[in-house]
Amino acid sequence: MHTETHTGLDAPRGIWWKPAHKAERLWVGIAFGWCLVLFAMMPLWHFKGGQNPTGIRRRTDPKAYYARTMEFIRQYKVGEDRGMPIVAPPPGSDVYLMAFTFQWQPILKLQQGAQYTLHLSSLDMNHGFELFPVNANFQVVSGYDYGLRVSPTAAGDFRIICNEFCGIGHHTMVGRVIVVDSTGREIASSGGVQ
Ligand SMILES: [Cu+2]
Repeated sequence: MHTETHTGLDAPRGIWWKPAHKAERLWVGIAFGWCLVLFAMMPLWHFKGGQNPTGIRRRTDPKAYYARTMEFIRQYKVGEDRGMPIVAPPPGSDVYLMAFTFQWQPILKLQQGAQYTLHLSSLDMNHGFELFPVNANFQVVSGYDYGLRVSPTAAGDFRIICNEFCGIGHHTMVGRVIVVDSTGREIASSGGVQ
C-alpha cells in the first residue's frame, strides 16, 4: 500500500482555493465589524460606564506585601471581630487588603464619600475580589499590587467574596467592608445590604 507523506511546504491537493461564497464573505464582514464594536466598547465603557477602571499596577513580592499590610493594620487598627482586625484608615489614605487561602485580611472600615486607594494582592494564588452585593469584580494576583481609586457611595456592612476557585475552602473565603455614613454612624446589619 502506498502511503503518501505530506509536508506543509507542499500545496494541498484539490480545489480548496475556490473563492469564498458571497454569504460567507458577508458573515466574515459582519463578524469583523462586531469585533471592532466590542473593541471600541472597552475604552468607551471606561469613560461612560465607569467600568474597566485604571489604577496603579506594580510588581510586588508577596512577603513585602504581607509586611506592608501588617504595618497598615498596626497603624489604623480600631478593633477586632472574632480575632480578625478591624482597620479604619483616614480618608485619602492607601488601604491594603491581602488575599490568601482562605481569607481576606483585614476588615476595612471606610467612610462614605471619602477617597481611598485600595491595594489588592494575593499571598499565594489567584483569587477574585467581588464586593457583595455591589457587582464590582477584580482579579487579585500574587506578585502584583493592584491599586484602585475608590470612594464608597453607600453606607453598610458589605462582604467580599472570592469568585476565583482557589481550593477546598474557597466557599468559606469571605471578607468584610464596613462603610460608615457621613456622620460616622455605623449601620448595623449582618449580611449587609444597604
Ligand atoms: Cu479564593
